[in-house]
Amino acid sequence: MEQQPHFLTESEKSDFERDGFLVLRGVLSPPEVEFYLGVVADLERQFRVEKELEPHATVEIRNAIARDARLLGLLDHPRALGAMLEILGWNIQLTTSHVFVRTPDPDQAENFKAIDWHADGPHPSFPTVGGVWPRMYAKVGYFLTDLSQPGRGNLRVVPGSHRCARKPDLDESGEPRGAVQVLTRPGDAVLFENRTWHAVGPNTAGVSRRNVYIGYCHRYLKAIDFAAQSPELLAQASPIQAQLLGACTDPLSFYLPDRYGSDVPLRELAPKS
Ligand SMILES: O=C(O)CCC(=O)C(=O)O
Repeated sequence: MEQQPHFLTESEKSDFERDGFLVLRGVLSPPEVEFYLGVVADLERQFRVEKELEPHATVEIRNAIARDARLLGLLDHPRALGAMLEILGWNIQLTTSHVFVRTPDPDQAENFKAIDWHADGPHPSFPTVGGVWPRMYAKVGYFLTDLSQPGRGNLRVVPGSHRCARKPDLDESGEPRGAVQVLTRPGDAVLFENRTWHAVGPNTAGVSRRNVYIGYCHRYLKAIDFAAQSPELLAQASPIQAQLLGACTDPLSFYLPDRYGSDVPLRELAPKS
């Protein structure tokens, strides 16, 4: 990844601050989309056998990177990781690598929710600070299939809901006011942070939704879906990927990273504001 002063424009940054999410178009090239669709297909096949899932059951694979090192390239994909540097800074690591295959179900009722409205975070939730929850982590959703129309199992979000530490107000239909379905094409990425209320809508289309979420948190927090990554995976990682996988030479480096420069190569890429 080349060093450059800023990865998000001022307008993208202010959109993210205002809405709690941001869509970045065309982050993955068409060959990259094909490549990661192949990885997801292999993971799905193995997982269905391992868990004895019905062919049409939704597949959710946590810590997917530990199952397939071909996902390493999504950890430090230049544009999305650059955006994370702007949002969370450079003292970050992976918190989750989460693969989803959301199969279609034409019979789903209009108000069906594959996942109901929630903000991410531990439950019980983080304590509020000054009336708001703190921003503790953020995710990049790499969307690999066509979600350019609603009703395909799209991510749904409530813009601005990260700025208030309570469930959003509901409208007459029982849905949060202002909720939107995020429309994406293969290769688009959606960034959103832990406080943003989100849900998943029905997939009444004829194709499965396939995507990978890569989540990042500050290095002094614990990851969601692993305690430590394997030496075998770390051996395949570049120095930046190793930082993101949680490698360290001294536990104090999580808290005082400036003293342990070799643990945090991402520091060199961070925008100088
Ligand atoms: O599938 C989605 O897009 C959202 C998943 C979700 O709600 C979550 O991972 O917290």
